[in-house]
Amino acid sequence: MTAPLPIKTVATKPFADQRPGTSGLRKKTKVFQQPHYLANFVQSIFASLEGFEGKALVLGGDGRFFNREAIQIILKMAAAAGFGEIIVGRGGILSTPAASAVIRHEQAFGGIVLSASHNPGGPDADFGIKYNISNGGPAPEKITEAIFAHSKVIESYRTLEGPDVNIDEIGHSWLVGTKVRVIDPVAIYRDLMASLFDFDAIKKLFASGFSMKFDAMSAVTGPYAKAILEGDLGAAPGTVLNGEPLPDFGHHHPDPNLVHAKHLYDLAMSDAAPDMCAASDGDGDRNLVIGRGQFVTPSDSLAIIAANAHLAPGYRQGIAGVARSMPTSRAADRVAAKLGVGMYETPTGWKFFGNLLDAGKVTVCGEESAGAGSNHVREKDGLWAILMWLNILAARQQSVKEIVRAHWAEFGRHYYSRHDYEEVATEGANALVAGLRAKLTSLPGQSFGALKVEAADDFAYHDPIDGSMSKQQGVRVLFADGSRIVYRLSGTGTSGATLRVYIERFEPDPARHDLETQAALADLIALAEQLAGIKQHTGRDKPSVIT
Ligand code: VG1
Ligand code: CO
Repeated sequence: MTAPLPIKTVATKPFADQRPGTSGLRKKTKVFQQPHYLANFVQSIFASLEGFEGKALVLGGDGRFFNREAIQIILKMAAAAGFGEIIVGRGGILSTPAASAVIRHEQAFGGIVLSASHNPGGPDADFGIKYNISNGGPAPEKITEAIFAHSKVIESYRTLEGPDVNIDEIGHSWLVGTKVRVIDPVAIYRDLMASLFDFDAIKKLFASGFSMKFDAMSAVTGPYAKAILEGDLGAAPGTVLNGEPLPDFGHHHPDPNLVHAKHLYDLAMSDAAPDMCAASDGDGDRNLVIGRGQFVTPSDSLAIIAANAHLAPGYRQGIAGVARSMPTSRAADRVAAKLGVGMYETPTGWKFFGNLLDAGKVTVCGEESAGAGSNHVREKDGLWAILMWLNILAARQQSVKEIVRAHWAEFGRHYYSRHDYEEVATEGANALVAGLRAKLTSLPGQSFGALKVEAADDFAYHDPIDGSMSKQQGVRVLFADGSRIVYRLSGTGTSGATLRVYIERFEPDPARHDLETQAALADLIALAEQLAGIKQHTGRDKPSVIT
């Protein structure tokens, strides 16, 4: 008698909406819970890859609702597809930067990361999945488009019959011929951080009384932050707030911005302020840094990190170059120019940095959306940015405020803000962008008060490494005085459309570095409305989120 083959082929029908966005496929959790929905997408990933048989796949997520069920579905499908090994974070947990670190460390073929990042989690909230390639970074558009193409014609997928795999204990087991290895989700990442930063100097800083609050927002970074900050670096117990990952993030929105982490901002501005407040998002790739009495915009943070990275042991040789997403302020450009290193402007989304990092063109990268990172992994990395700040503070023996002020005095200040109009009607948002595109050729040369338009375009990126072209990445209106307004639609939302308006003005004069940001940008904010007709197209007379 022969044993029945445990691999089974399941007939399915395509779903029409599986095109990955800025960072993977994100939908309402209930959409992912539909029969076959996740499996179709996973099979479409495998169908877009070549040569993975016998190789390793890394698997983990941010622990949100449906994470564990999704891990079991993917384990069985990856075994049926013929991976040699699946490396899973214990409990199905891996922060996005840790997943990237594990893929690189283990020389895996790739990885699947389950997260909707800063979007809320729970049965009525959001879920997400993305594929990362062997460099540890998000799959480039060539692959995400192939996944989408396959998802539109899929007829069946392959999986295994059998009980669930125990993912809660470190060790290994077998799914037919595939080894399932459960690893500590923190260890590889923690060692990597210790190799980059001067842990002794940061330890001394904490020992000397430096105080910090890090809010893990009940999301994935809790275990990482506790191990590194309170464990390795000796920060006082209680430094890490909300350090237990919860499937619904305690009903909060795990987005470390001035709306959802306002309590941290208020603390940092109060008499009881610690020396530094920090936070990360759902999957651990974003960062928020606020000094006592000093908020640091993500764009400024990138510039300050670029200017000071050499103070950390992992970057002692200096940086090769800097990359930023197009809407990110140009503060980092001034640092790159002064250092005499390359500066690259890419579309929004970390996947565009991978080629530049792999080619050694850049060492640090960042986005205005609270993302910073370096060539140590191929994702943005929240704790990395926070450790970099701690290293800089320890080396310079100055406060966050002193460092930011000195930076502005040296390079000038880029007043910067992003206005988000969330969950507006898709038709209106598309009409707004179409209207702007129609104006692009007539805008240059026009003056609006003191603001003269120098150029206007729809940003297109020509990747200097692989030659690929990405068009329609955001409408830019550039003014003669160096100010900018940028408009684009979000690629991570799960209902309706989200319009993002990015506003920037450069101020060289240190006597004018103390203005309130919205006031400093008031004329540009008014013009952003006038040029785009935001109210007319979205029905909103003010943004839902200002960062
Ligand atoms: C947003 C940000 C973008 C970031 C992306 C993923 O995308 O603007 O800078 O890379 O989220 O971040 P969009 O298309 O909504 O503007 V995360 O922390 O969700 O992985
Ligand atoms: Co994130």
